[in-house]
Amino acid sequence: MSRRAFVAAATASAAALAMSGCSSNRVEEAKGEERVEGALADGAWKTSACWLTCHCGCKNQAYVVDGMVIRQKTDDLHEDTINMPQQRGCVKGRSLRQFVMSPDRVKYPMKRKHWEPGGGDVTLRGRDEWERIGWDEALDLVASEFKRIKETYGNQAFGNLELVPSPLLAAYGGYVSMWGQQSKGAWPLIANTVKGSFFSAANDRFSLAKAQLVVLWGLNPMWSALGSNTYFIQQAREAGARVIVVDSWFNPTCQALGADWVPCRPATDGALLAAIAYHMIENNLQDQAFLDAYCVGFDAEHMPEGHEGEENFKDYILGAYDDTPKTPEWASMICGTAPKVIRELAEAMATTKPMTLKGGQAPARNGNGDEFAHLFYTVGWMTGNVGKIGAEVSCADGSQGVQGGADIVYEGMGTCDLFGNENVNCTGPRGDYTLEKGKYDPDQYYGIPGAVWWQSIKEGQHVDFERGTHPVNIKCLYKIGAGAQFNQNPDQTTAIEVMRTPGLIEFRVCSEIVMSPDAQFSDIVLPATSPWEYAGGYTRSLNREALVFSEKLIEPLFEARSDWDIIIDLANRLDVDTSSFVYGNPDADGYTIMATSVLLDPKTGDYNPLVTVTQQDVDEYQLAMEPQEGVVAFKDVIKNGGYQVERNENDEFVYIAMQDFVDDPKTNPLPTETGKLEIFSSALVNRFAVFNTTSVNPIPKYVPSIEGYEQAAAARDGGEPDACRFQMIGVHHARQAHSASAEVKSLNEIFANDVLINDLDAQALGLATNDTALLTNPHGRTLRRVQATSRVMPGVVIVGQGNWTKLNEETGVDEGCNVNTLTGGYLSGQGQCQFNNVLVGISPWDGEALESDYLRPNIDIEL
Ligand SMILES: Nc1nc2c(c(=O)[nH]1)N[C@H]1C(S)=C(S)[C@@H](COP(=O)(O)OP(=O)(O)OC[C@H]3O[C@@H](n4cnc5c(=O)[nH]c(N)nc54)[C@H](O)[C@@H]3O)O[C@H]1N2
Ligand SMILES: Nc1nc2c(c(=O)[nH]1)N[C@H]1C(S)=C(S)[C@@H](COP(=O)(O)OP(=O)(O)OC[C@H]3O[C@@H](n4cnc5c(=O)[nH]c(N)nc54)[C@H](O)[C@@H]3O)O[C@H]1N2
Ligand code: SF4
Ligand SMILES: [Mo]
Repeated sequence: MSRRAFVAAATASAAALAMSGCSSNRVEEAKGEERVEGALADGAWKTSACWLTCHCGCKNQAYVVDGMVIRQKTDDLHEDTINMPQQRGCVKGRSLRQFVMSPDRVKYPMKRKHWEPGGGDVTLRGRDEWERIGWDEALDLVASEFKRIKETYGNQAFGNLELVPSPLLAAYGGYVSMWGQQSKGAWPLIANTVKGSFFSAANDRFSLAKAQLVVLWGLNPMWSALGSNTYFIQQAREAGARVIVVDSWFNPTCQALGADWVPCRPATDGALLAAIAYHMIENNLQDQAFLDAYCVGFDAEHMPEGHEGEENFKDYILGAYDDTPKTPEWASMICGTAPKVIRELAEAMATTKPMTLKGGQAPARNGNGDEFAHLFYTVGWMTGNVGKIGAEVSCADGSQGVQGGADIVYEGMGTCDLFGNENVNCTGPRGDYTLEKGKYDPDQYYGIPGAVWWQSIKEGQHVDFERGTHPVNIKCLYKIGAGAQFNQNPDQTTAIEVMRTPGLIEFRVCSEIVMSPDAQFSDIVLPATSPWEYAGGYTRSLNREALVFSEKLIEPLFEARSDWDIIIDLANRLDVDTSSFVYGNPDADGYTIMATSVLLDPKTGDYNPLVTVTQQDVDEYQLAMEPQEGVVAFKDVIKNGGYQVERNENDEFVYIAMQDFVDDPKTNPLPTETGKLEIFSSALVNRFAVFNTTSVNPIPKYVPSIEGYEQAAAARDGGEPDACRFQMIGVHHARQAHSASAEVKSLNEIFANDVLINDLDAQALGLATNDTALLTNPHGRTLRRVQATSRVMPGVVIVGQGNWTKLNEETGVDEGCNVNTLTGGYLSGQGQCQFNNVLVGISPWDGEALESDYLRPNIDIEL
């Protein structure tokens, strides 16, 4: 299949919609309708990176006529070749026009009618009326509430609901932050400890193309990393590789690549992996030489010093410690994979060389995600596929999993003084930024894990591993910037309860582009500009080869202002010193960030200036820098919408993870406690002991997850028809980037985001496609339309995560089906959220049937 046909499968109909301009959008009606006629000639194509948080950073082009985007397309600025692929966007990126110009836009500052300093009637949050207010009044109210709260309760009363640190609250005296992995589950903690690093674990795409077998384990880039990633896997496929996908459903990547599907129930991957190990050991298929030379803990003969005689992996698999050999028959009863398929998978993984084994983040976002991640590495290492071309054992971090290696081009820091300023979230070289919340530094990150955030506020205390039990007294929730942590954190029911309980949250402020649930449940809502409304430098992406530059496309819509402006105005009202806010003004920094971007020298590993900047450029664009020599002219970067490195399969950027270590383990030991890959890891046990949330085994084992299959099976055997006997996965759905663009109606129409259920299960429940089902568990109740399909394993249901909560106040049911209405706030490992170990009961809904999402109205508050 050609690349064009391939991507077309996912984007065609949506692109048609995006192009046809069919939108009920009032912005266009008001401003654009009469000038579409004949106006095309006056417009210009401008580029902008897609800023949606799938992190592919694809190239968008927008046709701007008289300050309004009237058409969109993606990258066609150079020929599409494998060495220089166009940075093509998906249906979401191409529908950004519908998001930016959505009726859901927050149009002006608003105050909740029954809010007053101290909270007012908090029981009305999320259902109160709104009053339009002016910017000055809004900012005065926010500032005076901040002052009152600080004086009354101190800085620990401020809670930051953003994904990133808040420079304003930091400079105002500090705040309680949120920490704990959401994205990567248990991977970072396990990887950093047992193999010495989490980042740059994948090989370069040209290495991937040389694999003979590609195993994608709980990975679905066809939805979660569209860009070019599935296309890169397809290169291996076309060169003759076999592709296998291990997932609880026949996922879209499996479909697109014509891959073999190995079904496995959610959170039971550990059992499947253990059985693969069993088959390899039974048939002596493991790469014993690799295990002996590079790993510790595989067998009794290779235990780390000081731990001789303790449990080893081989004997665990053979059943020496628990009388349970981890046979395919044993595993099959847990993971649901047929024994024959397990043996065949083990055989293929052990004997096809080179193999690229990529683990998704999703299976590590489970209650037993830590044991899974460690088992995954162990079984991968048993095949010896490390440090060689085409060979890889990695956790695929979105697109990074397909494109490992250091960035060849990297965005500049603008005027950010990265190292001179401890208050600021100057995101440094890639790597730091995603770990911010996972890394716990008590000095910098005083906080509460997201998984127990709402529970802790409700209970007024939190058990912290450093300080033990300590009081929580958050009175003010803050979000002036991107993020939707109200909707996106586990335990939505408790979140709503907290917001509506008198005496808890007195004030909540939120800046937003759209009237998201975060905005709906706030007291003051401030309209924020979208990235189309300022010159945004580069959008940070996981693509090492290309930087896509974002021009300012349109003026701020309605009364929107940038978060930066809002924060500065608040700082002035609060007498806060803004000199620490060195990064963030998009209008001032956009061009400087672009002009200070850097290019990797593969010989030295140094980064050198990429862009040639003249004095004229400095003056014309008010760049905060001196003129410099680079390899591409400043104006050419604007003209080309960025800069892309032309690659080839023999170039010096081809990266193979852990090659140094494999070439010479003595000279280049890993930064682990033993210098080797740790199948037995006492460092891991100690690391968990520090966090003191849960414990872990030194060798990886299959451990049933809370809300896992075993509980589902017990519920099923109990015979109660609507017991919680279905395992639910919340996937990262093609139609939305979490909660962003979840309400874009054209996308809703193309991708229904129904609950996918096996057709035999549906039949037994009396449910058919398009019926409305009630999904319940002790955490909450939701409704969703049903799609019965044989693509999902029996006993499993799939729903796209990120839907907006739509609470029916009479029934108490979330009619939006936010998956987090059904997730529990469990604490584990280093505080990661558990999103895919969720048990639900399903039954036909006997109330009013739900309409398809695309037919349900937007919020559209006009005052
Ligand atoms: N059940 C379940 N929950 C999950 C997950 C899951 O798999 N299952 N996944 C988790 C993961 S991996 C992640 S990363 C998180 C994501 O959690 P978040 O990043 O908090 O969620 P988003 O929905 O992406 O939030 C983006 C919001 O910010 C707004 N926004 C975007 N840009 C700007 C801006 O410049 N200024 C302002 N003021 N607003 C802006 C958008 O309109 C949108 O409402 O969700 C997590 N939640
Ligand atoms: N379209 C879109 N793309 C996105 C995002 C988005 O919201 N929308 N979010 C971005 C972000 S921030 C992140 S962190 C990444 C997340 O990327 P991922 O974590 O890779 O995405 P998911 O869709 O959660 O899961 C991938 C696949 O794993 C399967 N899976 C889930 N649980 C299990 C399990 O226990 N075992 C097995 N074997 N398979 C399982 C799911 O069915 C799914 O098909 O995606 C990024 N890309
Ligand atoms: S793949 Fe991601 S970054 Fe690219 S256009 Fe789609 S949503 Fe945007
Ligand atoms: Mo994420």
